[in-house]
Amino acid sequence: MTERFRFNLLATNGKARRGEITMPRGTVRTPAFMPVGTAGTVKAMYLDQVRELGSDIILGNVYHLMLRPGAERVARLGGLHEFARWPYPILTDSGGFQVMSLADLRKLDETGVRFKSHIDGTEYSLTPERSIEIQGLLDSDIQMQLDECIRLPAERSEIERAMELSLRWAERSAKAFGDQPGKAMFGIVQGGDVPDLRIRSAEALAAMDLKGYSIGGLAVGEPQDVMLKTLEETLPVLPETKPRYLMGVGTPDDLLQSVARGVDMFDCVMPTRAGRHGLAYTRFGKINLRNARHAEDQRPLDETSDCPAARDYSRAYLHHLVRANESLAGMLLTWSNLAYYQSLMAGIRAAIETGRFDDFKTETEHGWKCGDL
Ligand code: PRF
Repeated sequence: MTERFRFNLLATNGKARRGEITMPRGTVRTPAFMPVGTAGTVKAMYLDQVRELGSDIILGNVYHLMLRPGAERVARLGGLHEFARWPYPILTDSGGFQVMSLADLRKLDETGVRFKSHIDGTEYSLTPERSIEIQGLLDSDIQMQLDECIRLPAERSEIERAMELSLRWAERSAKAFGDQPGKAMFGIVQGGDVPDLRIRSAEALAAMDLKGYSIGGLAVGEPQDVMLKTLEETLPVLPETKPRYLMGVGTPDDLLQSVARGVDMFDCVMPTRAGRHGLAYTRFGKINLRNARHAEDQRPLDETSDCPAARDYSRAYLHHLVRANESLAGMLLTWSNLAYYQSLMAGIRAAIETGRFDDFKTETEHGWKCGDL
């Protein structure tokens, strides 16, 4: 392996950044949206389609894959890229966040977290070292430290305890990861909505000279303006030369607002999950296809889209599929939603390159507000 993990800043426009992450399995154009492939599948999509929409990287989850089919089994089967037939970069989340939201009977202490599987009740333990080991068995290209994410609102003392624990876990994770030139381990900034705790977390992680930085602990119950203010306080503390990844965010508006503040990478279940629930994200805003007003609407979601799901099927047909609980409803709407998200990111990247990000932002927001619904 000759190629190293590298981040190049290609252009900036205000605080918005256009960059490129190169690694042996491919190049990620930033700002990037990473579709969520929790269990080795982007739900309701063929990975060929995911790629064709312009996805340079997808996300996988330690939590789900360690429970089923098991990290050692994936390794015996050639790693996650081979198993799922996605030869391009994969980023994995470390498991802590999913344990806290999905597992039963969680017990967290300095060593790590013990929990029972939400699938069959089997007991597991996850330490910073074991999470990195699992991410290695999956052969993940961009790995996350184990962290503890606190839901908001929360007491300062609780936010501080979890942030300090996450910093100690960052040290242990970095040590377990060691020196792997073609791969990266990102540290995760925590600290809730408390400015001095965010700054302490970001400074301590920056001093560890990691290959990238994630912003965790946001979009966990706080209003959007609190999230954006926290980004404004946190991002200037992080090195400009490293990629910044806002975890689990968000709506198209969250992406636009966060890019404007200097975020480079995103992941979110929103386009895929919403698609399976009958919701379409378009340049005209969000459309609920379950609504009776679409029953005889012969217009497609967006006649100008390159995506067949958005361009070639009537809203009436999509409404029918949603109401009839047909699996094609989830397939078409997921396809259309991911197409919209990736076209938004492509538009953002082009606008930063040409120095017209502000205009692009205004025009895009105008479309959501005043679009033809
Ligand atoms: N930590 C980790 N994964 C995450 C989060 C976090 O704080 C979030 C919060 N939005 C989403 N996914 N490890």
